[in-house]
Amino acid sequence: MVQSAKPTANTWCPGCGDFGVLAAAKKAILDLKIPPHEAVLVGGIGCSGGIHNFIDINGVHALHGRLLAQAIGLKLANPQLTVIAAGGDGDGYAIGMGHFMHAFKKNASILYIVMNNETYGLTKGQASPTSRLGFEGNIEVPFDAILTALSIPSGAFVARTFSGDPKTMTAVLSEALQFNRDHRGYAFVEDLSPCVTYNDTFKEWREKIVNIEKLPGYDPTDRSAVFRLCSETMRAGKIPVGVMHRPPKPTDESSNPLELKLLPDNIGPARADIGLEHNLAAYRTLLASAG
Ligand SMILES: Cc1ncc(C[n+]2csc(CCOP(=O)(O)OP(=O)(O)O)c2C)c(N)n1
Ligand code: SF4
Ligand SMILES: [Mg+2]
Repeated sequence: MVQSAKPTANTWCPGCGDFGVLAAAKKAILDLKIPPHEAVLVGGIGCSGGIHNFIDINGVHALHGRLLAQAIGLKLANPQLTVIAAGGDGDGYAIGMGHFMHAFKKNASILYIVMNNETYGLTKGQASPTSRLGFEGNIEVPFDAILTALSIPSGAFVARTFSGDPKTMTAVLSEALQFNRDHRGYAFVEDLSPCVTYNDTFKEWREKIVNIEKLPGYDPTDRSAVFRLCSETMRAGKIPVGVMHRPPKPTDESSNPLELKLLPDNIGPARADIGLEHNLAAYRTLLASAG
């Protein structure tokens, strides 16, 4: 469902980590002076996925786990749009896992924000793919999206932020959006966004997070080096945050964003002239080639 640009009253619980993401996203869009009519937010299903209702840009409420397919489709139709997909850990890492992996390969210049609260908030606190062992009877090892993202050969911008630090989050989202607007490819940002009602991890995460950028050997252009730093940090019981991959300009991996590859004129079908007169020569060639 596509909605007009009109924010509705917020329905999140007071103190929900998602408020930090909302504030940072609004500030980043304002700082980059992106006109509201040139931006669209595709929300997933979940508390976090409702974010598009609370921000004055175009909004789409996608199917559960299918927000990336819709966001990439929007970008291909109109490569000039600033396209943000945003949803939860359940939406992105469970039902949406196939799209999560393939988005790195497709490398369209969209931003995907996952608000990870290690639970299914909207459906009242069941275990999600990122839940720790024992949470609500969880017996599965938690999934780590950053390690997975770093293991995929791609030119994507990758970062992890924390809702308790909206200033850093604003800077990271601004950088990610600028990366997209320069058509350099896909940007993935996981935000640690506590669910204060069913899994309040604010205090614990504040104590456990480690800024990866301050560790010796940090090099955001080297995915394997950052993977190692993250693994060691996690083995020490800590949670790495920061910019995990900042691809140098442009590399073999990052030089082929999907929208530019498919649409060399960078206009896109949504804005192209599809009238008969304009396309007559092309249609004739096509008919002739069909024999
Ligand atoms: C196809 C389908 N399956 C299941 C559901 C039920 N459902 C609604 S939201 C949700 C998960 C929400 O968790 P998450 O994506 O982490 O978002 P949060 O509420 O935590 O922000 C589920 C399983 C649904 N709406 N549609
Ligand atoms: S249930 Fe949790 S995730 Fe949902 S709005 Fe409330 S605090 Fe946020
Ligand atoms: Mg969740």
